[in-house]
Amino acid sequence: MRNTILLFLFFIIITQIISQDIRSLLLTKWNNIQYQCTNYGCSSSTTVLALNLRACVIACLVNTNCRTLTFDQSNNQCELFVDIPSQYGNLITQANIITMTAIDDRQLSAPMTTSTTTSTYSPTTTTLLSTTSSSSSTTTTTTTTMFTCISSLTGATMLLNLTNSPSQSGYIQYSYNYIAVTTSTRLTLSFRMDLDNWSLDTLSVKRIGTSTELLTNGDFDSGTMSGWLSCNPNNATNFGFVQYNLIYSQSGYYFWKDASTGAVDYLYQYFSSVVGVNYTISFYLRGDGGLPNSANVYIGF
Ligand SMILES: [Ca+2]
Repeated sequence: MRNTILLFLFFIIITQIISQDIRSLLLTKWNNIQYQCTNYGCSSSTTVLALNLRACVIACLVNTNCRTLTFDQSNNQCELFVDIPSQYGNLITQANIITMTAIDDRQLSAPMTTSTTTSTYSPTTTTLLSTTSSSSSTTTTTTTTMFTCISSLTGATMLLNLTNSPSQSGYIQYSYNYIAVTTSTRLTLSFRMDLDNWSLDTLSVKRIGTSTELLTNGDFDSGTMSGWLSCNPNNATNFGFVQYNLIYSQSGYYFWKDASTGAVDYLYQYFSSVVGVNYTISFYLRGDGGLPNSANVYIGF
């Protein structure tokens, strides 16, 4: 069942106004496995930054030579390879690395050898990607539902990027200015801390020069998720929730406690905005320093 869901998860169609060639990639996914090209015959790889695995997959899809990718969840590095592991190199165990490799590429004339028959590892899922390509401009349509919660992060601005942050004795306030590019702006936060937890409280969005709070329940002091949406696309344990604790809250009685373990979870809210207008975004964050950990804040649409 899970594989079935994941099969559709990555089913991404990039359609174009004028269709010429169709490129399809059938990818096998390996969690905590890194592809290393060890043979002198390897082609050089391309490294790009991707906000998430899906963005990395799309980068591979639109690169007509890409047949293998590795995505490092700890630093968002997406490495694209021309080769596949069964040709050159090998697969090694490496935490936080996802490797996806083509087991079918209909544009290639040479017969392909599937990685599943040449490796001792068991792939976790199979991904089907297809694209039509031409020289015209592209639009992207995603048919997935599970990744809806993070799909808009592609192209979003990263306000904060903390990795393995040390223990803090108290809250730190972060504040940013952002010029809206759409009438509904989305503020997204993602957290991971495998031991201990992040504490988040007193989020605020205000149009510069005004005092009107644009977030709903930014201090969590309704004691509920009111105004907020969350998702846990990687089925992490200990994902975030609204916690009652007078001592550990920054304001009132409640705060967001997040100890997402093994992968990040997401918390987000949309607010009304006017294109071209400047907004101040602020929040209080406190990390207990458990490792590994990450905290990321994105603003987009
Ligand atoms: Ca609070």
